[in-house]
Order: sequence, then C-alpha cells, then structure tokens
Amino acid sequence: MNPSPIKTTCPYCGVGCGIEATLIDAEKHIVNIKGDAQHPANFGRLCSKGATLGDTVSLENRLLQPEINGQTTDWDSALAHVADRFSAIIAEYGPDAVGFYVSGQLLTEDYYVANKLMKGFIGSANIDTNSRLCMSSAVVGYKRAFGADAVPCSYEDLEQAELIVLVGSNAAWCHPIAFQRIRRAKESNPSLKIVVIDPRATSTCDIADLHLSIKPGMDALLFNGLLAYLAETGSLDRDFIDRHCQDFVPALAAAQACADDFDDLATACGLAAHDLAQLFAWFAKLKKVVTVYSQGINQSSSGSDKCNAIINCHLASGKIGKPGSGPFSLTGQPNAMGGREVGGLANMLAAHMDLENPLHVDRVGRFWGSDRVANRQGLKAVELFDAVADGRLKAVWIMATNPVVSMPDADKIKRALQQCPLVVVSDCIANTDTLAFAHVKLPATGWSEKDGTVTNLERRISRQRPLFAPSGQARPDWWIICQVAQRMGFAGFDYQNSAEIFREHAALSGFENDSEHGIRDFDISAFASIEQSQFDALPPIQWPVTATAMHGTARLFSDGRFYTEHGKACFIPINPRAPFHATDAEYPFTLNTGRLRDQWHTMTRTALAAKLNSHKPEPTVEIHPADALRLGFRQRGLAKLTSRWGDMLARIDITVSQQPGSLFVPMHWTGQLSSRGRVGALVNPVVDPLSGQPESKQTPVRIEAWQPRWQALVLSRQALRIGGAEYQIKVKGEGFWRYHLAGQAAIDDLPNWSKTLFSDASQESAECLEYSDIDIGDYRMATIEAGRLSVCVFVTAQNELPEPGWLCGLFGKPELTRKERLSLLSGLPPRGEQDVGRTVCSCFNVGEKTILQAIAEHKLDSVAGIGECLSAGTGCGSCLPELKTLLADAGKVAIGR
Ligand SMILES: Nc1nc2c(c(=O)[nH]1)N[C@H]1C(S)=C(S)[C@@H](COP(=O)(O)OP(=O)(O)OC[C@H]3O[C@@H](n4cnc5c(=O)[nH]c(N)nc54)[C@H](O)[C@@H]3O)O[C@H]1N2
Ligand SMILES: Nc1nc2c(c(=O)[nH]1)N[C@H]1C(S)=C(S)[C@@H](COP(=O)(O)OP(=O)(O)OC[C@H]3O[C@@H](n4cnc5c(=O)[nH]c(N)nc54)[C@H](O)[C@@H]3O)O[C@H]1N2
Ligand code: SF4
Ligand SMILES: [Mo]
Repeated sequence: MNPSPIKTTCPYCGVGCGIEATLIDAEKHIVNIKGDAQHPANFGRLCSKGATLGDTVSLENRLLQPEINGQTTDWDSALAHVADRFSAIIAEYGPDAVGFYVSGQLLTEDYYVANKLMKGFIGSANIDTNSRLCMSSAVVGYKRAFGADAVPCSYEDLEQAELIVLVGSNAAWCHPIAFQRIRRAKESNPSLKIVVIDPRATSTCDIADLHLSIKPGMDALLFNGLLAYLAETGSLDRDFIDRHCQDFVPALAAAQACADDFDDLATACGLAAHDLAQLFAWFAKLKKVVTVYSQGINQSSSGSDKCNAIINCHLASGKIGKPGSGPFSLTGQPNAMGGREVGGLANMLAAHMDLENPLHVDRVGRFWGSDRVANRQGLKAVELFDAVADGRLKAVWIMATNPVVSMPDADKIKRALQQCPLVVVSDCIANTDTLAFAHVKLPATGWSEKDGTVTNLERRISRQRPLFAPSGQARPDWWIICQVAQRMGFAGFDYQNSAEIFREHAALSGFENDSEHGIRDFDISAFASIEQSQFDALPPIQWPVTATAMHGTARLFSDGRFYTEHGKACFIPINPRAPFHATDAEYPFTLNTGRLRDQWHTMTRTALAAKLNSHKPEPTVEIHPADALRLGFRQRGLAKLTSRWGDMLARIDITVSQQPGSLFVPMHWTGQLSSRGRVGALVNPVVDPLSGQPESKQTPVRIEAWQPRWQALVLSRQALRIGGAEYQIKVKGEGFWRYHLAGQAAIDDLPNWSKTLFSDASQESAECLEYSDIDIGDYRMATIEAGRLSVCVFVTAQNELPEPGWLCGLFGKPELTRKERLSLLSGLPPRGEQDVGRTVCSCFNVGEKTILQAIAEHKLDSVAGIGECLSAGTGCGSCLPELKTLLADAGKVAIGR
C-alpha cells in the first residue's frame, strides 16, 4: 500500500482546506484524513466536516449503475438515451425547451464542459446552478461596482484588519477554518474589533466585541446610514472617490434620504442607538476594515442592493485594494467560484464574458468553433423550474444538486419534476429526494474519486485528486457530459482527461484578453499549455495567474483600477427595501433558515458520518422564550410551522439567541431522513429582480404546538423500515440507527406495534426485556442478542422519553453488564455511571453532560481547562463557542454578548 499521503482539497465549504489523505486500504476505501500543513487556506487545520471525510467514502448509499426508468442499464444505453431524447426535444421544440441545473459542487472541468455544451452547442443559456441560491447577488454587487465579478480580498486581509464586520455570516459554523483564523488574529491582536450583524446570536458572536441583532432584512438601511455618517463626520476618502470612483453624489443622496435622523435609523434597524453608533465610529476611525458578508445579505429580494450598500461604504472610505481592507463576500460552496469562472450561471458567458455582448459571443464562438453560441440570458433557477412546471421546458438535467430539498417552494419542484417528460439526474449518492423523480439516473464519481480543480472563496485554485479508482460504474461528471455531447453530434468534446479541459479553460481565459480587446479580470492563461505532470503537481494558487503574475495574485485593485470601461469603480444609489412578504396576523413570524455546524446541505454525505449526526440530531425550530411562553410551548415539544407555500414539523428549541418574532430552522433535513422536515417547502420563492436569488431568509409563517398522541424513541443496530408516523426522523449513530417518532393517530396494541417495527431486524433467539404500563400509555422494550444490545423501543403517551445519550453508547459495547441490563428500560445509566448527553465536541466525542460535570467537579473556568481535562475543543475547534456557552451556563465565565 502507498504510505505517502495524497494531497487533495475538502469538498465542502468555500474555505477550500487542503487535505492529506493516507490510504490504509484502497479496496475497502479506508483512508486517514489530515489537514495539509502546507496549504495556505488552512495550514493543517480541518473542521469537524473535513476531518470526518474518511467516514463518508464507503460504498454505502452510492449510486453505482446507470438506470433508465428504474431499470439498471449500461453506459452506452444510458448515454444514447439521454442524447437521443435531448436531440429529439430540441429538434421539435428548439434549444430553449431543454435546461441544465448544475452545481457549485462540480469541479471546474465538469462545469466548463456543461456550460460549453449548453451555451456553445445546444445554443441556449438555460443552464443555471445552485449558486443562484447562494452568491448570485454577490456577483451582481461586484459586477455593478467593479465591472467584474472579482472578489478583492484574501484570508490575510482578515489577519491584517483592525475591524472585521461580519454581516449575515455565521462563519463559526459555515466557514470554520476562516473563522478560526479570525479568532487567532484577535488573540494575537486584542485591539482587533469584531462586529457581528445578525438577527440571531450565533456561535460567530463568540469572538464579537459587538453583536447587532438587526431586524431581519434591514441591512441596506444600516449601510446607507453608515455612508451618510461617513460623509457627515468627514470620514470620506475624497481623493480615492475623485480619482477612482464615479456616481458618488447620487449614492450619497440616496443614503442621506433614508438616514436623516440617527435615532430613527437605529429604531428602523431594531438596534440600540449607542450600538449602531459604536459600529459607525469604528468603521469611520479605523483604517483597515473588512466587511465579510454571506447569505444573510445575499438571500434576499434586495440582496444585490445590500451588497452594493456595503461596497459603497468601502469605496467611500477608500477601504479597498489595501492590506486588511475590502468588501469580502464569503462564497459558500467548494467550487462556486469555479462556476463563476466558467460562466455557469444563466446570465453569464464563459471566462467572465457577457452573453449580451456580441463581441464576447463572437469571441467565444470562434474559440469553441461554434456558430450557435447563446446570445441572451437563459432561465434562472426559480424561473427554470417554473418553466418545467408549466411545460415550456421538456427536459432537465440536474447535476450535483438536490433541488427538491434546497429550492424555495420545494413542493412545487416535486410537482414540476413529476410531470416533466425527461428528468436526468447525475449524483454520486443513490437515495436523494431529487433522484426519486429521475427517469434517468447517472452515477457520478464523488469526492475521493474525482480528479480536477476547485477555486475557493479567495480565488485560490486547488486540486482535488483521486484517492480511489471509480466505484462500480461511476464516471466523472465531465466524462458523462462529453459523452452525451458527442452522441448529440457536437465536436470539441473528445477530451481524454480533466487536465485537457483545464488547459482549454485556461486558454479561453487569456484569449483576446488584452488592452486591445479589453482586459478581463479572470485570467489564468499561464496554464494554457500546462502538462499533465504539472497539472498533477499543481500547488494551490490565486488567480489571476498570468505571464506577469506567475505566482498568482492575492489582492485585487491595489492600483485603484477597476474593470469598468472607464477603469473607475461605481457607486450604486440604494433605496432600501424590506423583505417582499411582510408578516401579518395570519403569518406573524419571520422564518429564517440556514446551516448547522456539522451538516452539509441536504446531508447526502455528512449524514453518512455518524459523528456528525449527534450534534443536532433532529430538525429544530429556534424560538425566543417570550414567544414560546405566549404560545404555551415547552422545550423539546413539537411544533407545526405553516407558510403560504407549505408546512413542516420540528422540535422546539427555546433560546434567547433568537429575537422575538423570528424563528430559525436548519435547511438540511430531507424526505430521506425526515417525514416532514423539509423547510424548503415553506420558503417563499420571491427573488431579487437583478440576481434572481431567492429570499430564503425571510418568509412569513405561523407556528403552533403540534400535540402528538404518542412519541417514541427507537434505537436499532440495523436500519429499520419504519413508515407511517407523522413525525419521523432517522439518523445514523456509531453502530446503530436512531429514530424519533410521533403520531396523532392512536396505537391500539403498543407491544405488537413495537415488535413489528423491527421484525426483520431481530432474531427469534433474541432475549427480550419488556416494561408496560398500558393505562398511561407507556411501553418499553429491548432485545439483546449474543450479549449485545440489538434494539430498544421507548413509547409514551404523556411522559418524557429518555435522553438517548447513554443508550446510544451501549451499542459500542461488546457485551452489556448486568447493571446495564437492569437499567436498560429505565433509559438511565446505572448509579455511578454517567450519561454523556448530546455530543458537543465531535472530534473527541464529548457530550454536554460530561462537560458540565467536569466543569463542576474540577472547577473549570476556561475552554483551555476543559481541553486539558477532556480534550474537548482541542481538535477542529468548531465547538469552542459552545464550550464557552456551557461555562457561562455553569456560571463560570461571563459570556461576551
Ligand atoms: N456547516 C456547514 N457549513 C457550510 C454549509 C453547510 O451546509 N454546512 N454550506 C456552505 C454554503 S453553500 C454556504 S452558501 C455558506 C453559508 O454561510 P452563511 O451565510 O454564514 O450561513 P447561513 O446559516 O445560511 O446564514 C448566515 C446568517 O445569516 C443570518 N441572517 C438571516 N437574516 C438576516 C438578515 O436579515 N440580516 C443579517 N445581517 N443576517 C441575517 C442568519 O441568522 C444566519 O446566522 O456556508 C457554507 N458552509
Ligand atoms: N431554506 C434554505 N434553502 C437553501 C439555502 C438556505 O440557506 N436556506 N441555501 C441555498 C444554498 S446557499 C445552497 S448552495 C443550496 C445547496 O443545495 P444543494 O445543492 O441542493 O445541496 P447539496 O446537498 O450540496 O446537493 C448536492 C448533491 O450533489 C451530490 N453530489 C456530491 N458530489 C457530487 C459530484 O461530484 N457529482 C455529482 N453528480 N453529484 C454530487 C450530492 O449527493 C447531493 O445530492 O441550498 C440553497 N437552499
Ligand atoms: S472549513 Fe471545514 S468544511 Fe470548509 S473546507 Fe475547511 S475542512 Fe472543509
Ligand atoms: Mo451556498
């Protein structure tokens, strides 16, 4: 076996951490994952998701065979079928009758050929991507201001800043390693100020000097207020504005029009005037300021304007193009940036060129050898599925994204796919909500098998290298796309490997990219003739990479020149708008949605790693205590949420981190793992008029207690086929499966019902323990096989179910002790033994109760103390904010918010 590690890149978030993977057993897909100490994104660190990648590469749940209409088939038949059907539909209805819906999780090479096929040869721009839901507003913001989709900053800027403003970003959970760089920067430079602007108090607030719990959707107003303040207090960089910008006057006028009274401004933002004043004063006074923004800004019906409201403040104060400064959009996906490079959005052309610019269309046509290049915008994600629903689109090919879960108004996506004549889905996983609607399933290679490049959020191109040979019939996405293209009769798709595609992509980026034709920001022409061996050894590098910048470029705009025609940056006048749908008597709460620390999107891969499932094992709805009290909710009860678009059930989590009137639900739960946990079904489909990005953070909803007749907790060594409960959650644990069930329909015969749950998972020979109090509707049972716990079922009509922590641990035991057997049906550990509680530290598997006990016993008063005692928090560091909260809860330290 090859003992030397393979360097590759994490496939989850846009931080783009380098990984060193050491193969233990390539046949069995056993691999040891470590951070790459040399990679400039992470210098050896990984978060909980990256560190557990080794647990996600087994063949469990992989899609390994092509399928047509539910029958497995060979590649030849599948590819011919897709090509013939697409060709036939195009011949009959024209190229705009088909569409691709692709993803920021494709490699750049996959993305490049998908875009080339649709825009270059099919001749339609109906290719859009999940990045539409993610950073399309950020793209509009940059393009309007700079004339190009150019992210100006690097991670070093975070380390050099004097003030970092995080707006609508929960970086502690969503960009953990970048967040840890900020944390360390603050530790070594305590005068670094950190401000978090978020309606919720998130883990990111852990390092904040100031948390502004803004009223949802009011960010453009806040930044307009800041612009007016900068002008009023003489804090403008007049020289920079005059020499390098235009349209300042109308932008300032628009800002002043909505911010003439400071107290009114603060009130409209839902903030205390002195807090807002503090932010403004710091921003004005400190020279080096980075504003980090993410989905709390982008996912809005006025997201583009919010981005420009932020950028306006940086231009006005000259805080751009300099060390430690700039408006820094944190891209989410591992390769959203690569998607932007290849023009994967329906309103872009390849290599940062424009669909609506005839010179660009002509140039790309000459380069690709096609006279059919699309010359007008295609359908953006929400429009694209609307067109599927109303029959304008007759075929859709979905690659590496799960729209039945992640699109707004997600039940509509189901209905649309259900009646679409041809749905093709490429995925590496077999059981996704979207694959359930596929006529053709195409098995793609996943991370650990894929070979190509991704670009992280600071424009750094890194290699994803294969660790294993492709499994089963799985093939790289680029190969699948090119095979279909060739079968549709198109030339220019006969690549032998991803290096060849990368070369072409690099060549296009430099093609007629000069002062004669106009300079484009995206230029990696230095790689236009890269050899396979150089591609294989390619170190991480930030674009532009050109003959004059062979080692890449860390910071853009240092010379004050922008990519607009006149070379100046543009101020954009902003008239702030509230969320499109206002709350009302019927739907009085604002539903906010987003991410959890340990799950990735629709959980198709992260839920395979048992370690990642124990942090938040159920879909929850976070609600402020005052609202919960008014509605008569109790902690851990169940609630039904309803919007105009759909409904769901979730576990209630009462927490002061929410502001009154707001609810937060994670976006991750799917129909595979929950019966009614898909929050997308409730999310309104309104989009930003410029970017087409949906308003996933603000949907008016109503919430009410959902009272089940019974609730059950089932733990089983084998997966069970349970169906029918209205509330049903399934997650994988270490050596077992965990089910939370609840129903409103009465169960007549509890013992019998319980036994049928696992009839196929338990042997006749199993030893059965049973406890029953039918009068109050309590029933408990467990089976033990060969001394080991096999299944346990706890059902109750009115009582609390046991906390599963201790019970879960029993599945790791080779044999139950007598004491454990005796305690089993109580659900509580034997006297003297400890229930570990909910997992807080995923790296070392340390539970909440263990930590609280150690705090009490050893009088711990710091996270360092907890680390020494239990190792918790000394791995990836993602749980540090929660450790601090536990210390605060135990009264040991004052919490900094
Ligand atoms: N663990 C994990 N990490 C991830 C991902 C994942 O699935 N899991 N996904 C990746 C992807 S693709 C993305 S796009 C990023 C997203 O990264 P983030 O944008 O940081 O994550 P979100 O949780 O979607 O939303 C961020 C915050 O916006 C806040 N917010 C809501 N409304 C408003 C508002 O009106 N104003 C302000 N200022 N804030 C508001 C929310 O309360 C939330 O805390 O994460 C990436 N990283
Ligand atoms: N309510 C709400 N909805 C949201 C958001 C929100 O904050 N709130 N955020 C939005 C954002 S920012 C994003 S980015 C989207 C993400 O939403 P999705 O893109 O739908 O989420 P994923 O789970 O990442 O889907 C990726 C799919 O591709 C598969 N896959 C993984 N690797 C490969 C590969 O190499 N090849 C192929 N062919 N398939 C692969 C996975 O198994 C999975 O099925 O969700 C959006 N939806
Ligand atoms: S921060 Fe975590 S999820 Fe993001 S790239 Fe790094 S290891 Fe992967
Ligand atoms: Mo995203």
